Amino acid sequence: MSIRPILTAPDPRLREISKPVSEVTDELRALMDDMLETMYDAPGIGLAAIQVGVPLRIIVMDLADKDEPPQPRYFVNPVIRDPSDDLQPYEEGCLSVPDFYDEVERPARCVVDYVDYNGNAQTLEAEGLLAVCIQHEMDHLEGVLFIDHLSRLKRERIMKKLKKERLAAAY
Ligand code: K2U
Ligand code: ZN
Repeated sequence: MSIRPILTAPDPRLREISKPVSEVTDELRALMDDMLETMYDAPGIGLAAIQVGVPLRIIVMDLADKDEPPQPRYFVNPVIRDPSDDLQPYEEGCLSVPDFYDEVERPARCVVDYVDYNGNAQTLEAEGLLAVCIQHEMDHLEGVLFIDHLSRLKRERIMKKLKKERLAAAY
């Protein structure tokens, strides 16, 4: 297992639409293992494959509290259905938009159909932080960042600061 670099905005690769996985192979399981190690190291509670530069429809997640045993989750080719009409606000952040947080409203509940680490079809009913995180990660698979849900003014301010930081880091 290895820790991989996480892409940060405005890297254009984060805007790619990720492609479906045809088969869960040992190579893809090794990628999921690396993604999970990278997420724990960040630290974060979710990570999409595009965030480590791999445009495949793969998400890893672990919502366990610090004082609980790890509870890794793997989602291959996830599809969200039946989003609830009622919305819930959550102060989101993103490992690809470091040090910025803002409130995003998303459906409070949804159902996720996906393939698991062993290649088996699964269905999960999500609510609370699990629903927030899966929808945040699903956005990544479509090249969408949480700042795209903010006002244009807020988004442009954040992108201007990120570009300035990237320039400063380059010299
Ligand atoms: O996609 C990512 O960058 C992973 C996010 C997942 C996430 C974003 C918003 C809300 C819930 C999950 C990172 O884990 S951001 C760090 C973080 C950690 C705990 C709670 C919220 C955000
Ligand atoms: Zn993110």
